[in-house]
Amino acid sequence: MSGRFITLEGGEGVGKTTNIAYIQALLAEHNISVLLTREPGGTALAESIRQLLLDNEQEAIAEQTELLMMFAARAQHIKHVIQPVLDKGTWVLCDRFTDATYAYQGGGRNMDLSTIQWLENFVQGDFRPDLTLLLDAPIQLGMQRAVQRGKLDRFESEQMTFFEQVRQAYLNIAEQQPERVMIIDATQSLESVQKQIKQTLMQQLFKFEG
Ligand code: T5A
Repeated sequence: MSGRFITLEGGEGVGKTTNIAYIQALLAEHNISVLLTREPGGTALAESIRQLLLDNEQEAIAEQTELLMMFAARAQHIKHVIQPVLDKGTWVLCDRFTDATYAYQGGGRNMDLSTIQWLENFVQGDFRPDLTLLLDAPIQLGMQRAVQRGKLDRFESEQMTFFEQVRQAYLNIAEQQPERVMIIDATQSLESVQKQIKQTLMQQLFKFEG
């Protein structure tokens, strides 16, 4: 049986990276082995694209270039990592995926959603996550956490309105696809966030098992 594809989404500094290992450990308790990966990235070539995308000190990147680079990295990641791993029955847990493109390029940059949709279909066919955990927190809180962690990357250096649009776009996706996208309140303590994640995952596991 094919593995399940779970994605973690949310704005800057909401705790995706912090919680991914926790989710892996949780699934391991249920004898489910999971590959951890991230976007943009996940293969050598896609990680090189990531570096170019996050670098703050190069020539300005046109928004069309940015969008195409996200999907170029994603095509490589799906073909060489995600799909082969799922085919072997291992689950994949990915730090960001195509919802991030709808949120950042669609919401943040105001790019045409039908173009993103076209690229999504072109690159992914009908491949979509089985479950998405959306960690949601007010922009200021996530940015405070990101700033404490060190130097800001090219996306983190955007204006507040950009991040407000990103957050709203994520919430819109969750409203439109409530069966796939589960919102986690990321304003709480780490302990409380992990409690919510555990509850949500356990409910979903039952559904997966039918
Ligand atoms: N992007 C990506 C697009 O524009 N389009 C796309 O299609 C894709 C896939 C990638 C960038 O690329 C953009 C979006 C991004 O800007 P990234 O590094 O993957 O960059 O994403 P970031 O959001 O920048 O990752 P961060 O590491 O900043 O955020 P996380 O992973 O959500 O936050 P995390 O876990 O590192 O936590 C940040 C800090 O907060 C603390 C942690 O200890 C850490 O110090 N923390 C908490 N503190 C208190 N209470 C809690 N509950 C806490 N949770 C975490």
